[in-house]
Amino acid sequence: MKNLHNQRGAVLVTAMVILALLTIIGMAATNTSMLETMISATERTHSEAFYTAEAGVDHLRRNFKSVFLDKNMAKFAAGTDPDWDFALEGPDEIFNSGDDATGSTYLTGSRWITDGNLSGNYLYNVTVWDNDDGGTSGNEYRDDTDGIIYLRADARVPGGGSSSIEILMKGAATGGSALSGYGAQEGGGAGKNYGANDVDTVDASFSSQIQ
Ligand SMILES: [Ca+2]
Ligand SMILES: [Ca+2]
Ligand SMILES: [Ca+2]
Repeated sequence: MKNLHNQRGAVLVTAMVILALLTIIGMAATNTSMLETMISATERTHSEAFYTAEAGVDHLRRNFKSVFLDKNMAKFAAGTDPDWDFALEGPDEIFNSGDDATGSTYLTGSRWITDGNLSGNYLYNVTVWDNDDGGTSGNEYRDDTDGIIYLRADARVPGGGSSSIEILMKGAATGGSALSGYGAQEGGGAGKNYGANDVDTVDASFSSQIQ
């Protein structure tokens, strides 16, 4: 009888140990899945913020494309290098006003888009500033001399995520030096070829030639 009692006790202890182990395993699994949920939520807001920032970069880059051509029309015609001065002067299109770039970091750049809205509260700010390329004394930060500026989008999303993307933008005449090649004349007739200009060398008179 005593032996049977002992056996029952052993079974009970074993059952309790197993139950305790199952409880511990269950708790661990719950903790792990909670942690995984938290990690995936963080990753999600990070990705959302990243893509929102990317949308901000694309937004201004797309808008700048036609403005860049428009603002540099005279330079293209004159055969001189285009620049981003208009971008550094800010969206008010006025030189030396409050929205101009005033330094060589994004904090002192010219803000072109404030709270651009992808959807809901997926917001981005987009700023441009000049690289360290010198320029007219006193206006170095508004004077782009090499066709290169920086563009940065700072994004924030509802989940608390934030992300920033910086790119370097280089503006140049389409086809590079081909612009000064005076394509209309190249290969146009006897004695003419694609390797050299058959009329006067392209220089300052280029603008009057194409008018
Ligand atoms: Ca301005
Ligand atoms: Ca400059
Ligand atoms: Ca520059």
